[in-house]
Amino acid sequence: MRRLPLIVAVLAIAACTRPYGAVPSQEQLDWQSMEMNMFCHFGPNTFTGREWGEGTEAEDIFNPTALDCRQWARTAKAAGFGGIIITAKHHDGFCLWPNPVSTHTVRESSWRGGKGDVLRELSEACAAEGLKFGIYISPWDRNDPHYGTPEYNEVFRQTLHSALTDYGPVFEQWFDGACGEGPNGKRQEYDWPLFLGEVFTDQPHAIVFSNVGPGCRWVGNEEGSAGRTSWATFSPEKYGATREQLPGEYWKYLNEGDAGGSQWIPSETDVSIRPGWFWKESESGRLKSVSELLKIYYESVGRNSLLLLNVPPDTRGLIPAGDSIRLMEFRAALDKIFAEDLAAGAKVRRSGSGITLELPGPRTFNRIVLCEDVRKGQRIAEFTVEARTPDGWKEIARETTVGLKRIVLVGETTADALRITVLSSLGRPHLGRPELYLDTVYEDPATVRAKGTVHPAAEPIVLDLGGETSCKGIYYTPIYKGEGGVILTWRLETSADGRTWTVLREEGMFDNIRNNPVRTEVELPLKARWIRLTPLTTSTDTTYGLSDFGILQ
Ligand code: FUL
Repeated sequence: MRRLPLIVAVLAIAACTRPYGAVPSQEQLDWQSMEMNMFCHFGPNTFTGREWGEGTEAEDIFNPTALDCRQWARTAKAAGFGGIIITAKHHDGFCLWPNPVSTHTVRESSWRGGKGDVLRELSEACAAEGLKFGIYISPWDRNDPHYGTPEYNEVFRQTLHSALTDYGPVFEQWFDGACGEGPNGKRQEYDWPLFLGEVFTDQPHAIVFSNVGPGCRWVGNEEGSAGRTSWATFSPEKYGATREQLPGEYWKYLNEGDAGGSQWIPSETDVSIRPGWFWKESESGRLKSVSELLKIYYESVGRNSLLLLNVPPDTRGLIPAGDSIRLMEFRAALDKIFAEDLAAGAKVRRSGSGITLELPGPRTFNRIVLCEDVRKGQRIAEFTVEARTPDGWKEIARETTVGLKRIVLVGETTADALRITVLSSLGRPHLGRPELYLDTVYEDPATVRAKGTVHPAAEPIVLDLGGETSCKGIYYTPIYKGEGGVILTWRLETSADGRTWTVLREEGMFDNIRNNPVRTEVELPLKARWIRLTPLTTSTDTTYGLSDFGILQ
């Protein structure tokens, strides 16, 4: 049997059952135990097909023809979500409720004669279905004229006050991290103590999401993957320093957290069932497969994180049938995989450094579910899993953290005993009873690694359409996971002969492409033979990756 290093063993005796370092609040424990919540991106972008609205869209654009929040809530409940978080205000500033300190809201639209209120309907629908209700509000606001000046902070405080006091309990307040420039060219200096003070006055039990908490933190990507090493402990002060000094490293810091970090700020994994966050007709055939969703589940819930899965309502104000069917298939897969704990009836033997299960007989499994009593702090930093097979004991996995829930994926194994040995821990480990399952559904989604090329940042992309062609816009696909960098802003020119160019858009932007480096479309009607896109800024400053560029017809 392996032994804990002496220093850890000594620490273990000293620590005994006292908590180690930062521990979760009851609210944080209850929150993470929800495991999966539904995100709903809904607003003017649903009607314009954009990811980031400009803030200049007419209020009448927002006009759902058959809004039914009970349908969203029923769908969420049937899929096994514990709550719904709605984009009450996205970057375009449009408020889905009649916010008294804004003039860009449902009240100014002709939808339901200006009397509609999505927050009212959704909060009531959630209450009726026994779901929790959460609110996303973007501090970045492309509509509010005060944005970029100190006055905006007070406007934003009042916005929070209105949304957080009129619709009953709010379990999570989601602060988006994107922050752009205001009309004066300035980025807002957010007054976080003011904002957080307002949230906790209005909703003392709310979990606050932001890049750095305090309730939970961003997982550092939008692809649905927490770190293989995943600590719920995190040091916001260290994150700040990393962000300034090692910009490339801070995603990893968010993704993995920090062993012994100063605060309990678990990660939340936000990802969309579609390529984009808002509903678009063109993406209805591009839903994530059941295996892709299972991979996301294993890499979020199964890696000590909470999954916030975005399922955007369409222009009717309904979750489309295709998305809802996919959710039910996902639910059915989870129910099937986790139907029977194959470790039931096992004899459990604990030792200071781990746990052994004597199974009632040989069992075949490929998933091992572990948990740690995190009320005493997250401690385990490295462990092995061994199985007793007909050929003797074999190491089948070696991993790092556990936390509230850890699902270890192993190849199909038949064994009559299992041994978990903690090799390294911050104090005495508190492992719960392991469970074993056999997943016969999941097929590793072949990673579509679009082959791409990396270009110097200033090199334009030139397209010869072979003859004068009309199109609705353009699209750009970076390399998988944004390798080599992504184009953020660009200039677009057209030409009849490939020599004389006319500027069509001086400075365009691929919205949200830095965080979500997937095919991104821009509506831009044009008629030309030649098209030239010149990158103005890229995420690396020096290069950009290119898998595909083309026109929308
Ligand atoms: C990002 C935003 O910019 C996206 O539009 C989306 O809302 C995503 C959840 O967060 O920061």
